[in-house]
Amino acid sequence: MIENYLDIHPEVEKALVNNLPVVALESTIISHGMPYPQNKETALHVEQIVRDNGAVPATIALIGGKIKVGLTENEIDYLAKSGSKIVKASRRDLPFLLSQKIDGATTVASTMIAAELAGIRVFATGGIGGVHRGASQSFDISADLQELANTNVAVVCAGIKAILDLGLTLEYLETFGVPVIGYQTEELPAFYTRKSGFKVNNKLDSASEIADLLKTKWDLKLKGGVIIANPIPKDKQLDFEVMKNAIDKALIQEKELGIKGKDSTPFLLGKVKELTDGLSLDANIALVYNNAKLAAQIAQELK
Ligand code: PSU
Ligand code: MN
Repeated sequence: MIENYLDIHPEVEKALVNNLPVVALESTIISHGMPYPQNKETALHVEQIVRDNGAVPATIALIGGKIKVGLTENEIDYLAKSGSKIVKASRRDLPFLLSQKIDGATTVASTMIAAELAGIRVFATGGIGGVHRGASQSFDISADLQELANTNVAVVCAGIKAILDLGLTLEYLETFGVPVIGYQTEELPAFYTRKSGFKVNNKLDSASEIADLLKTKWDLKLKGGVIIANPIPKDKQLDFEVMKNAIDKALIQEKELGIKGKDSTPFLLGKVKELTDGLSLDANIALVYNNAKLAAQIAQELK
C-alpha cells in the first residue's frame, strides 16, 4: 500500500537495504527558505557534505503524487527555481496534495513522516518550527512540534529560531516528552546566534553519545523524535542585538500586514534577511552545512 505513495531513489534504497547511514533533508528550506540560486547551491552542497561524512543524502519532496525520498539534481533545480510557487506541505497537506498529484515542498513535520516511512532515523535541517510569539492569541504552534512528539526521527538543527517564542517552545516540547539535546553546549542556540538565554535539557559532546541516547529512547519504545541542537559555528554567528532588532521589526511588519498561518515563518525569515542585508542568509547556509555534517556522523554511529 505505502509503496503506492513512496518513491525511494535507488541509491537511498540500496543504502537502507544494506543498513548504511542515510540522512534525510527537507525541501521547504529550498523552495521557501532561501532565494534562487543560493537555495539550489545550498541544497546540492548539503548533499555533498552528507556524502563527505560517510552517509547517503535523501532530500524529500512531493512530486507527481509521490513522496520522493532522494531527489535528482533536476528535481532539486525544479524546486529551487519554483520557489514559493511550490506548495509548502506539512502533515495536514499530504492527503490533498498526493491525491491531487500536486507537488509540494516538505516541512520538518512532513519530512519526518517520510523519513520514518522510508526507515531513515536522522534528519538535518536549519531550524524547526515552534510556538510563535503571541501564540496565546493566535494559537500558532508549528505542526513540527507534534511530529517531534510522535515520529521516531532525530532532527539536527541550529536550535530554535529566534523569531519564535523559545521559552514556550521548550515548555511544549517538555510536555510532549521531546528531549532537547545540546551538541557540545548547555545553552540552547537560537539559530543565528549561539546564545539565547535558555538552556537545553542535556549536553552531549559526541555523535556516538547522541546515537546511544537515540537508541535508548527507541529501545524503550518512547515514541517520538529528539532535537539535537547544534550551535552555528562561532565565526558565522550574527550579533545578538542586531538580530533582535531585525526580528522585532519583522514581527511588527508581519502584524501590520496581517500575515498569518503557514505564511508566517517564510515571511519573517525573508524580512530578517532583508533587514540584515543578506547577512542572515549567509548564517542560515553555514548552519545548515554544520548540521548536515553532525547528522551524517550520528547516522553512522547509529548503525
Ligand atoms: N526554518 C528555516 N527555514 C525554513 C523553515 C524553517 O530556517 O524554511 C521551514 C521548515 O520547513 C519548518 C517550517 O518545518 O518552516 C515551519 O513552518 P510552520 O511554522 O508554518 O510550521
Ligand atoms: Mn504556524
